[in-house]
Amino acid sequence: MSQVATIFALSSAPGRAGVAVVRISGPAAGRVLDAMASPRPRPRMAAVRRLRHPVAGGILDHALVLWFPAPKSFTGEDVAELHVHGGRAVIQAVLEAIREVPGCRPAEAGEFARRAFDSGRLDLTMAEGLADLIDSETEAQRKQALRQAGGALAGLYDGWRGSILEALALVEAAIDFSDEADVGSTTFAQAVPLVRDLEAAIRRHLDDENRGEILREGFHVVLAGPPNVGKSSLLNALARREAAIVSEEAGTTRDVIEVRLDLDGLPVVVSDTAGLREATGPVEREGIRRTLARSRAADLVVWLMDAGAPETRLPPELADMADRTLWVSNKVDLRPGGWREALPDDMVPISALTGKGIDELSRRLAAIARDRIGPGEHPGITQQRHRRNLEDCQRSLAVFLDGSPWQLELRAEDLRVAANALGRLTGRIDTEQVLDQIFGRFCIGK
Ligand SMILES: Nc1nc2c(ncn2[C@@H]2O[C@H](COP(=O)(O)OP(=O)(O)OP(=O)(O)O)[C@@H](O)[C@H]2O)c(=O)[nH]1
Ligand SMILES: [Mg+2]
Repeated sequence: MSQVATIFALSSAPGRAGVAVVRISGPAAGRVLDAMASPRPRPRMAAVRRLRHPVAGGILDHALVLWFPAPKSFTGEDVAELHVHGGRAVIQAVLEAIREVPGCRPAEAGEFARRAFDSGRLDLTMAEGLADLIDSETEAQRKQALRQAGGALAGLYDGWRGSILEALALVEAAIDFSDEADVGSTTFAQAVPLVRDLEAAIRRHLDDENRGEILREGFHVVLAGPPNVGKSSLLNALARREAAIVSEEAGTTRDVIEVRLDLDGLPVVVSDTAGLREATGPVEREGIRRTLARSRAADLVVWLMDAGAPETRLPPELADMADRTLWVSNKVDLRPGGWREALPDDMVPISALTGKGIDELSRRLAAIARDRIGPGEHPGITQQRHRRNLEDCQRSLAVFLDGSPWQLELRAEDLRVAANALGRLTGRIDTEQVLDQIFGRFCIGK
Protein backbone atom coordinates (compact mmCIF):
# COMPACT_ATOMS: atom_id res chain seq x y z
CA MET A 1 0.00 0.00 0.00
CA SER A 2 1.56 3.31 -1.00
CA GLN A 3 -0.20 5.31 1.68
CA VAL A 4 1.25 8.80 2.35
CA ALA A 5 2.91 8.90 5.76
CA THR A 6 1.24 10.93 8.48
CA ILE A 7 3.80 13.25 10.05
CA PHE A 8 3.85 14.76 13.50
CA ALA A 9 6.11 17.14 15.42
CA LEU A 10 6.26 19.67 18.18
CA SER A 11 5.47 22.88 16.29
CA SER A 12 6.09 25.31 19.14
CA ALA A 13 9.61 26.01 20.42
CA PRO A 14 11.24 23.23 22.43
CA GLY A 15 11.68 23.75 26.17
CA ARG A 16 9.34 24.53 29.06
CA ALA A 17 6.33 26.70 28.33
CA GLY A 18 2.73 27.19 29.36
CA VAL A 19 1.43 25.51 26.26
CA ALA A 20 3.08 23.40 23.55
CA VAL A 21 1.51 22.68 20.19
CA VAL A 22 1.88 19.27 18.56
CA ARG A 23 0.84 19.15 14.92
CA ILE A 24 -0.17 16.04 13.01
CA SER A 25 -0.74 16.03 9.25
CA GLY A 26 -1.73 13.23 6.90
CA PRO A 27 -4.38 10.57 6.35
CA ALA A 28 -3.99 9.07 9.85
CA ALA A 29 -4.45 12.43 11.66
CA GLY A 30 -8.12 11.66 12.32
CA ARG A 31 -7.23 8.19 13.63
CA VAL A 32 -4.78 9.80 16.07
CA LEU A 33 -7.65 11.87 17.48
CA ASP A 34 -9.95 8.82 17.63
CA ALA A 35 -7.29 6.81 19.42
CA MET A 36 -6.07 9.53 21.78
CA ALA A 37 -8.67 12.30 22.11
CA SER A 38 -12.01 10.74 21.30
CA PRO A 39 -14.56 11.95 20.38
CA ARG A 40 -13.13 13.97 17.47
CA PRO A 41 -14.03 17.63 17.93
CA ARG A 42 -16.12 19.40 15.29
CA PRO A 43 -13.97 20.76 12.44
CA ARG A 44 -12.07 23.92 13.37
CA MET A 45 -13.67 24.09 16.83
CA ALA A 46 -11.48 23.84 19.89
CA ALA A 47 -12.46 21.18 22.44
CA VAL A 48 -10.94 20.09 25.73
CA ARG A 49 -10.08 16.39 25.83
CA ARG A 50 -8.30 13.91 28.04
CA LEU A 51 -5.34 12.72 26.00
CA ARG A 52 -4.87 8.96 26.34
CA HIS A 53 -2.14 6.60 25.24
CA PRO A 54 -3.51 4.85 22.12
CA VAL A 55 -2.42 1.38 23.27
CA ALA A 56 -2.09 1.43 27.04
CA GLY A 57 -4.98 3.84 27.53
CA GLY A 58 -3.41 5.79 30.40
CA ILE A 59 -4.06 9.54 30.63
CA LEU A 60 -1.18 11.65 29.32
CA ASP A 61 -2.52 15.18 29.74
CA HIS A 62 -5.58 17.41 29.44
CA ALA A 63 -5.37 19.20 26.12
CA LEU A 64 -7.10 21.58 23.80
CA VAL A 65 -7.69 19.70 20.57
CA LEU A 66 -8.38 20.96 17.05
CA TRP A 67 -9.38 19.08 13.92
CA PHE A 68 -8.89 20.50 10.42
CA PRO A 69 -10.18 18.03 7.81
CA ALA A 70 -8.60 18.27 4.32
CA PRO A 71 -8.39 20.43 2.30
CA LYS A 72 -8.99 23.38 4.64
CA SER A 73 -5.81 23.10 6.65
CA PHE A 74 -2.27 24.47 6.62
CA THR A 75 -0.93 21.52 4.65
CA GLY A 76 -4.09 20.83 2.67
CA GLU A 77 -4.17 17.36 4.31
CA ASP A 78 -6.13 16.22 7.37
CA VAL A 79 -4.49 18.05 10.27
CA ALA A 80 -4.90 17.71 14.02
CA GLU A 81 -3.42 19.99 16.66
CA LEU A 82 -2.93 19.10 20.30
CA HIS A 83 -2.32 22.04 22.62
CA VAL A 84 -0.77 20.32 25.59
CA HIS A 85 0.89 21.58 28.74
CA GLY A 86 4.39 22.66 27.76
CA GLY A 87 6.50 20.41 29.99
CA ARG A 88 9.29 18.29 28.59
CA ALA A 89 7.88 15.02 29.94
CA VAL A 90 4.37 15.81 28.69
CA ILE A 91 5.63 16.62 25.21
CA GLN A 92 7.79 13.53 25.07
CA ALA A 93 4.97 11.25 26.28
CA VAL A 94 2.55 12.68 23.72
CA LEU A 95 5.02 12.39 20.83
CA GLU A 96 5.87 8.80 21.78
CA ALA A 97 2.18 7.96 22.00
CA ILE A 98 1.41 9.35 18.53
CA ARG A 99 4.19 7.19 17.11
CA GLU A 100 2.17 4.11 18.22
CA VAL A 101 -0.67 4.99 15.82
CA PRO A 102 -0.13 3.07 12.56
CA GLY A 103 1.01 5.24 9.64
CA CYS A 104 2.57 8.01 11.80
CA ARG A 105 6.21 9.05 11.83
CA PRO A 106 8.08 12.15 13.10
CA ALA A 107 8.23 15.02 10.60
CA GLU A 108 11.45 16.16 8.97
CA ALA A 109 12.59 19.80 8.88
CA GLY A 110 10.22 21.92 6.82
CA GLU A 111 7.99 18.98 5.97
CA PHE A 112 4.68 20.64 6.92
CA ALA A 113 5.48 23.65 4.74
CA ARG A 114 6.64 21.31 1.96
CA ARG A 115 3.28 19.52 2.05
CA ALA A 116 1.47 22.87 1.99
CA PHE A 117 3.49 23.70 -1.12
CA ASP A 118 2.84 20.29 -2.74
CA SER A 119 -0.89 20.67 -2.24
CA GLY A 120 -0.84 24.17 -3.76
CA ARG A 121 -1.68 25.99 -0.48
CA LEU A 122 1.57 27.99 -0.73
CA ASP A 123 3.82 28.93 -3.59
CA LEU A 124 7.58 29.10 -3.08
CA THR A 125 7.71 32.82 -2.36
CA MET A 126 4.99 32.39 0.28
CA ALA A 127 6.88 29.50 1.86
CA GLU A 128 10.02 31.65 1.93
CA GLY A 129 8.02 34.50 3.42
CA LEU A 130 6.80 32.17 6.15
CA ALA A 131 10.39 31.13 6.97
CA ASP A 132 11.37 34.81 7.07
CA LEU A 133 8.41 35.65 9.29
CA ILE A 134 9.58 33.06 11.80
CA ASP A 135 13.13 34.48 11.58
CA SER A 136 12.16 38.16 11.60
CA GLU A 137 13.69 40.20 14.41
CA THR A 138 12.39 43.69 13.79
CA GLU A 139 9.11 45.35 12.92
CA ALA A 140 10.06 46.22 9.34
CA GLN A 141 11.23 42.67 8.68
CA ARG A 142 8.00 41.30 10.14
CA LYS A 143 5.92 43.50 7.85
CA GLN A 144 7.89 42.54 4.77
CA ALA A 145 7.78 38.82 5.57
CA LEU A 146 4.08 38.89 6.41
CA ARG A 147 3.31 40.58 3.11
CA GLN A 148 5.31 37.96 1.22
CA ALA A 149 3.84 35.05 3.19
CA GLY A 150 0.40 36.46 2.40
CA GLY A 151 1.07 36.08 -1.31
CA ALA A 152 2.03 39.61 -2.41
CA LEU A 153 4.94 38.42 -4.56
CA ALA A 154 3.11 35.27 -5.63
CA GLY A 155 0.24 37.38 -6.97
CA LEU A 156 2.55 39.74 -8.81
CA TYR A 157 4.65 37.00 -10.41
CA ASP A 158 1.70 34.79 -11.30
CA GLY A 159 0.05 37.77 -12.96
CA TRP A 160 3.16 38.44 -15.00
CA ARG A 161 3.49 34.80 -15.95
CA GLY A 162 -0.15 34.82 -17.06
CA SER A 163 0.54 37.79 -19.33
CA ILE A 164 3.56 36.08 -20.85
CA LEU A 165 1.49 32.97 -21.56
CA GLU A 166 -1.14 35.20 -23.16
CA ALA A 167 1.51 36.75 -25.41
CA LEU A 168 2.82 33.25 -26.16
CA ALA A 169 -0.66 32.13 -27.24
CA LEU A 170 -0.79 35.09 -29.65
CA VAL A 171 2.61 34.22 -31.13
CA GLU A 172 1.62 30.57 -31.45
CA ALA A 173 -1.54 31.68 -33.27
CA ALA A 174 0.67 33.73 -35.57
CA ILE A 175 2.67 30.55 -36.28
CA ASP A 176 -0.50 28.54 -36.98
CA PHE A 177 -1.84 31.18 -39.35
CA SER A 178 1.47 32.06 -40.94
CA ASP A 179 0.16 31.14 -44.40
CA GLU A 180 -2.54 33.75 -43.92
CA ALA A 181 -0.09 36.61 -43.63
CA ASP A 182 -2.69 39.13 -42.40
CA VAL A 183 -3.93 37.13 -39.45
CA GLY A 184 -0.41 36.07 -38.51
CA SER A 185 1.09 39.53 -38.44
CA THR A 186 -1.94 40.95 -36.63
CA THR A 187 -1.76 38.47 -33.75
CA PHE A 188 2.01 38.89 -33.47
CA ALA A 189 1.56 42.66 -33.39
CA GLN A 190 -0.88 42.24 -30.51
CA ALA A 191 1.72 40.38 -28.46
CA VAL A 192 4.39 43.09 -28.77
CA PRO A 193 2.85 45.82 -26.55
CA LEU A 194 1.98 43.23 -23.92
CA VAL A 195 5.59 42.11 -23.77
CA ARG A 196 6.89 45.68 -23.88
CA ASP A 197 4.81 46.67 -20.82
CA LEU A 198 5.83 43.57 -18.95
CA GLU A 199 9.50 43.99 -19.69
CA ALA A 200 9.35 47.56 -18.41
CA ALA A 201 7.46 46.53 -15.27
CA ILE A 202 9.97 43.81 -14.44
CA ARG A 203 12.87 46.18 -15.09
CA ARG A 204 11.34 48.70 -12.66
CA HIS A 205 10.77 45.95 -10.10
CA LEU A 206 14.44 44.90 -10.39
CA ASP A 207 15.67 48.48 -10.11
CA ASP A 208 15.04 48.70 -6.36
CA GLU A 209 18.58 49.15 -5.03
CA ASN A 210 18.17 45.79 -3.25
CA ARG A 211 15.85 47.29 -0.61
CA GLY A 212 14.03 44.09 0.24
CA GLU A 213 17.15 41.99 0.32
CA ILE A 214 18.96 44.43 2.64
CA LEU A 215 15.90 44.66 4.88
CA ARG A 216 15.81 40.88 5.09
CA GLU A 217 19.54 40.56 5.87
CA GLY A 218 20.03 43.75 7.88
CA PHE A 219 21.50 47.16 6.98
CA HIS A 220 25.28 46.84 7.44
CA VAL A 221 27.09 49.70 9.14
CA VAL A 222 30.87 49.48 9.60
CA LEU A 223 32.67 51.59 12.21
CA ALA A 224 36.06 52.48 10.73
CA GLY A 225 38.75 55.05 11.37
CA PRO A 226 42.26 55.48 12.74
CA PRO A 227 43.32 53.46 15.80
CA ASN A 228 42.28 54.54 19.25
CA VAL A 229 39.60 57.03 18.17
CA GLY A 230 36.94 55.10 20.12
CA LYS A 231 35.34 52.74 17.58
CA SER A 232 34.97 49.91 20.08
CA SER A 233 33.69 52.36 22.70
CA LEU A 234 31.09 53.55 20.20
CA LEU A 235 30.03 49.99 19.39
CA ASN A 236 29.52 49.35 23.09
CA ALA A 237 27.57 52.58 23.50
CA LEU A 238 25.26 51.68 20.59
CA ALA A 239 24.83 48.09 21.78
CA ARG A 240 24.46 49.20 25.43
CA ARG A 241 26.77 46.37 26.51
CA GLU A 242 30.48 45.60 26.59
CA ALA A 243 30.57 43.75 23.28
CA ALA A 244 34.12 44.81 22.31
CA ILE A 245 37.35 45.33 24.26
CA VAL A 246 38.28 48.97 24.84
CA SER A 247 41.79 50.08 25.82
CA GLU A 248 44.01 53.10 25.54
CA GLU A 249 46.45 51.01 23.55
CA ALA A 250 46.25 51.75 19.82
CA GLY A 251 45.58 48.63 17.74
CA THR A 252 43.39 46.83 20.28
CA THR A 253 40.73 45.51 17.93
CA ARG A 254 41.85 42.90 15.39
CA ASP A 255 38.78 40.80 14.50
CA VAL A 256 35.55 42.27 13.20
CA ILE A 257 32.94 42.31 15.98
CA GLU A 258 29.30 42.46 14.99
CA VAL A 259 26.19 43.43 16.92
CA ARG A 260 22.61 43.36 15.63
CA LEU A 261 20.51 46.36 16.61
CA ASP A 262 16.86 47.17 16.22
CA LEU A 263 16.88 50.88 15.31
CA ASP A 264 13.36 52.17 15.11
CA GLY A 265 12.11 48.82 13.81
CA LEU A 266 14.88 48.40 11.27
CA PRO A 267 17.52 45.68 11.47
CA VAL A 268 20.95 47.32 11.60
CA VAL A 269 24.13 45.26 11.88
CA VAL A 270 27.01 47.33 13.28
CA SER A 271 30.60 46.07 12.95
CA ASP A 272 33.57 47.30 14.94
CA THR A 273 36.87 46.93 13.09
CA ALA A 274 40.62 47.27 13.48
CA GLY A 275 41.93 50.85 13.32
CA LEU A 276 43.48 51.79 10.00
CA ARG A 277 47.19 52.63 10.03
CA GLU A 278 50.50 51.14 8.83
CA ALA A 279 50.31 47.67 10.39
CA THR A 280 52.94 46.68 12.94
CA GLY A 281 52.70 42.92 12.39
CA PRO A 282 50.95 40.14 10.48
CA VAL A 283 47.95 39.92 12.84
CA GLU A 284 47.23 43.62 12.64
CA ARG A 285 47.78 43.52 8.87
CA GLU A 286 45.11 40.82 8.60
CA GLY A 287 42.81 42.88 10.84
CA ILE A 288 43.23 45.89 8.56
CA ARG A 289 42.59 43.77 5.47
CA ARG A 290 39.31 42.66 7.08
CA THR A 291 38.38 46.24 7.99
CA LEU A 292 38.79 47.35 4.40
CA ALA A 293 36.90 44.37 2.98
CA ARG A 294 34.02 44.88 5.41
CA SER A 295 33.90 48.61 4.79
CA ARG A 296 33.75 48.18 1.03
CA ALA A 297 30.86 45.74 1.37
CA ALA A 298 28.99 47.94 3.87
CA ASP A 299 25.75 49.79 3.27
CA LEU A 300 27.20 52.64 5.33
CA VAL A 301 30.64 53.44 6.72
CA VAL A 302 30.75 55.45 9.93
CA TRP A 303 34.14 57.14 9.74
CA LEU A 304 35.10 57.92 13.29
CA MET A 305 37.78 60.41 14.23
CA ASP A 306 39.18 62.07 17.28
CA ALA A 307 37.64 65.54 17.67
CA GLY A 308 41.07 66.79 18.73
CA ALA A 309 42.76 65.47 15.56
CA PRO A 310 40.10 65.04 12.90
CA GLU A 311 41.16 62.81 10.00
CA THR A 312 38.83 64.03 7.29
CA ARG A 313 40.17 62.02 4.39
CA LEU A 314 39.14 58.45 3.69
CA PRO A 315 41.98 56.05 2.92
CA PRO A 316 42.33 55.52 -0.85
CA GLU A 317 40.97 51.96 -0.54
CA LEU A 318 37.65 53.43 0.63
CA ALA A 319 37.44 56.30 -1.84
CA ASP A 320 34.41 54.68 -3.53
CA MET A 321 32.53 54.75 -0.26
CA ALA A 322 32.54 58.56 0.05
CA ASP A 323 28.83 58.89 -0.72
CA ARG A 324 28.02 56.13 1.77
CA THR A 325 30.02 57.60 4.65
CA LEU A 326 28.78 59.30 7.78
CA TRP A 327 31.41 61.46 9.49
CA VAL A 328 31.46 61.26 13.26
CA SER A 329 33.87 62.91 15.62
CA ASN A 330 34.39 61.37 19.03
CA LYS A 331 35.83 62.46 22.37
CA VAL A 332 34.19 65.89 22.22
CA ASP A 333 34.30 65.78 26.04
CA LEU A 334 38.03 66.46 25.77
CA ARG A 335 37.56 69.60 23.72
CA PRO A 336 37.77 72.71 25.84
CA GLY A 337 35.14 75.37 25.32
CA GLY A 338 32.17 73.33 24.14
CA TRP A 339 31.79 70.31 21.96
CA ARG A 340 30.20 71.59 18.77
CA GLU A 341 32.41 74.49 17.87
CA ALA A 342 34.87 74.29 14.99
CA LEU A 343 33.40 71.07 13.65
CA PRO A 344 32.05 70.97 10.10
CA ASP A 345 28.23 70.97 9.89
CA ASP A 346 27.79 67.53 8.44
CA MET A 347 29.82 65.88 11.16
CA VAL A 348 28.09 64.22 14.08
CA PRO A 349 29.83 65.11 17.36
CA ILE A 350 29.71 62.47 20.08
CA SER A 351 31.40 61.25 23.19
CA ALA A 352 31.34 57.49 23.43
CA LEU A 353 32.63 57.88 26.97
CA THR A 354 29.94 60.18 28.38
CA GLY A 355 27.15 59.14 25.97
CA LYS A 356 26.72 62.63 24.61
CA GLY A 357 25.37 62.65 21.05
CA ILE A 358 24.80 58.87 20.94
CA ASP A 359 21.01 59.20 20.72
CA GLU A 360 21.36 61.72 17.93
CA LEU A 361 23.74 59.37 16.10
CA SER A 362 21.28 56.47 16.53
CA ARG A 363 18.55 58.64 15.06
CA ARG A 364 20.77 59.59 12.12
CA LEU A 365 21.60 55.91 11.49
CA ALA A 366 17.93 54.94 11.67
CA ALA A 367 16.98 57.73 9.26
CA ILE A 368 19.63 56.66 6.75
CA ALA A 369 18.58 53.02 7.06
CA ARG A 370 14.90 53.94 6.70
CA ASP A 371 15.63 55.97 3.60
CA ARG A 372 17.50 53.04 2.13
CA ILE A 373 15.41 50.02 3.19
CA GLY A 374 12.21 51.28 4.79
CA PRO A 375 9.28 49.26 3.46
CA GLY A 376 8.13 50.73 0.16
CA GLU A 377 4.63 50.83 -1.29
CA HIS A 378 5.19 47.82 -3.49
CA PRO A 379 6.22 44.36 -2.39
CA GLY A 380 9.93 43.99 -3.07
CA ILE A 381 12.42 41.34 -4.06
CA THR A 382 13.76 39.76 -0.89
CA GLN A 383 16.20 37.14 -2.13
CA GLN A 384 18.97 36.59 -4.65
CA ARG A 385 17.01 33.61 -5.98
CA HIS A 386 14.14 35.91 -6.93
CA ARG A 387 16.46 38.41 -8.53
CA ARG A 388 18.23 35.78 -10.66
CA ASN A 389 14.99 34.40 -12.03
CA LEU A 390 13.53 37.85 -12.66
CA GLU A 391 16.68 38.87 -14.50
CA ASP A 392 16.44 35.73 -16.66
CA CYS A 393 12.83 36.56 -17.39
CA GLN A 394 13.49 40.20 -18.22
CA ARG A 395 16.43 39.28 -20.47
CA SER A 396 14.31 36.84 -22.51
CA LEU A 397 11.58 39.44 -22.91
CA ALA A 398 14.19 41.94 -24.12
CA VAL A 399 15.46 39.34 -26.62
CA PHE A 400 11.88 38.89 -27.81
CA LEU A 401 11.47 42.64 -28.34
CA ASP A 402 14.79 42.95 -30.20
CA GLY A 403 14.31 39.80 -32.28
CA SER A 404 13.03 39.52 -35.80
CA PRO A 405 9.22 39.25 -36.03
CA TRP A 406 9.69 36.87 -38.96
CA GLN A 407 11.34 34.20 -36.84
CA LEU A 408 8.17 33.32 -35.01
CA GLU A 409 9.42 30.00 -33.62
CA LEU A 410 12.35 31.75 -31.96
CA ARG A 411 10.11 34.50 -30.55
CA ALA A 412 7.78 31.88 -29.07
CA GLU A 413 10.81 30.23 -27.48
CA ASP A 414 11.88 33.58 -25.93
CA LEU A 415 8.51 33.79 -24.23
CA ARG A 416 8.63 30.18 -23.08
CA VAL A 417 12.03 30.80 -21.48
CA ALA A 418 10.68 33.96 -19.80
CA ALA A 419 7.59 32.16 -18.46
CA ASN A 420 9.74 29.31 -17.16
CA ALA A 421 11.95 31.72 -15.23
CA LEU A 422 8.88 33.03 -13.38
CA GLY A 423 7.63 29.46 -12.98
CA ARG A 424 10.86 28.52 -11.23
CA LEU A 425 10.51 31.57 -9.02
CA THR A 426 7.06 30.66 -7.73
CA GLY A 427 7.64 26.90 -7.90
CA ARG A 428 5.10 26.24 -10.64
CA ILE A 429 7.97 24.60 -12.44
CA ASP A 430 9.93 22.73 -9.89
CA THR A 431 13.39 21.38 -9.63
CA GLU A 432 13.70 19.05 -6.66
CA GLN A 433 17.05 20.57 -5.75
CA VAL A 434 15.65 24.06 -5.26
CA LEU A 435 12.78 22.69 -3.19
CA ASP A 436 15.10 20.68 -0.95
CA GLN A 437 17.26 23.74 -0.42
CA ILE A 438 14.37 26.03 0.46
CA PHE A 439 12.46 23.67 2.74
CA GLY A 440 15.68 22.45 4.35
CA ARG A 441 16.03 25.94 5.87
CA PHE A 442 12.92 25.44 7.94
CA CYS A 443 13.15 23.73 11.28
CA ILE A 444 11.27 20.66 12.40
CA GLY A 445 7.61 21.33 13.11
CA LYS A 446 7.32 24.10 10.48
N1 LIG B 1 37.70 61.05 26.76
C1 LIG B 1 37.21 60.13 25.96
N2 LIG B 1 37.86 58.98 25.79
C2 LIG B 1 37.34 58.06 24.97
C3 LIG B 1 36.12 58.29 24.29
N3 LIG B 1 35.85 57.20 23.55
C4 LIG B 1 36.86 56.32 23.76
N4 LIG B 1 37.76 56.84 24.61
C5 LIG B 1 38.99 56.22 25.08
O1 LIG B 1 39.87 56.06 23.97
C6 LIG B 1 40.65 54.89 24.11
C7 LIG B 1 40.48 54.03 22.86
O2 LIG B 1 39.14 53.57 22.78
P1 LIG B 1 38.73 52.35 21.90
O3 LIG B 1 37.26 52.28 21.91
O4 LIG B 1 39.47 51.11 22.31
O5 LIG B 1 39.27 52.82 20.49
P2 LIG B 1 39.31 52.04 19.09
O6 LIG B 1 39.08 53.03 18.03
O7 LIG B 1 38.42 50.87 19.13
O8 LIG B 1 40.82 51.58 19.07
P3 LIG B 1 41.50 50.39 18.21
O9 LIG B 1 40.68 49.16 18.39
O10 LIG B 1 42.83 50.24 18.83
O11 LIG B 1 41.56 50.87 16.82
C8 LIG B 1 40.16 54.19 25.37
O12 LIG B 1 41.03 54.51 26.42
C9 LIG B 1 38.79 54.81 25.60
O13 LIG B 1 38.39 54.81 26.95
C10 LIG B 1 35.45 59.54 24.50
O14 LIG B 1 34.39 59.84 23.95
N5 LIG B 1 36.05 60.42 25.34
MG1 LIG C 1 38.77 48.91 18.92
